[in-house]
Amino acid sequence: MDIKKIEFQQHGDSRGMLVVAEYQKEIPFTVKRIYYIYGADSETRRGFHSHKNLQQIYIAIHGSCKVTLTDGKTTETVCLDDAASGLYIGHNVWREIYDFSDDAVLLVLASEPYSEDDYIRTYDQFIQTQTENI
Ligand code: T46
Repeated sequence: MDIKKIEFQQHGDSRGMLVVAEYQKEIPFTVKRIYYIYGADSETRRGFHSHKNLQQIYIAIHGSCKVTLTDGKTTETVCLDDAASGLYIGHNVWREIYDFSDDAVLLVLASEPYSEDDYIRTYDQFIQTQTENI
């Protein structure tokens, strides 16, 4: 499955922490869009889709949430709770995001502008597409 944890550069001193993610170092794509999610809680469930082409990096810059990911064969659950690391997610990965802490802020770096055409929003269609890709 095309996912990986990315550790960012950390520059901490007595003034606090400064975290850096740079193109071609920690970020493997040109960032064309950012967005963030906050105000979710432990009952909230988001995602439930895959992307045909989009690559993204999720960063819980405050609080925590969980992400369950599958390519139809392998399934993995990742807890995001560290502002100094991110989760890279390639295309063709189904994701469900849940268990947000009340203070969670999930920042997302995306490789493309928003396009609804890039989404597969039903699990059946996702599995069918994965089967066709084999
Ligand atoms: C993902 C997770 C983490 C836009 O108009 N532009 C945007 O860039 C985005 C991301 C969303 N929207 C609109 C589309 C919907 O009307 O905002 C609304 C909520 O989007 P969605 O239901 O897709 O939200 P999530 O949290 O289920 O998924 C989003 C991203 O779509 C997705 O790529 O990985 O956040």
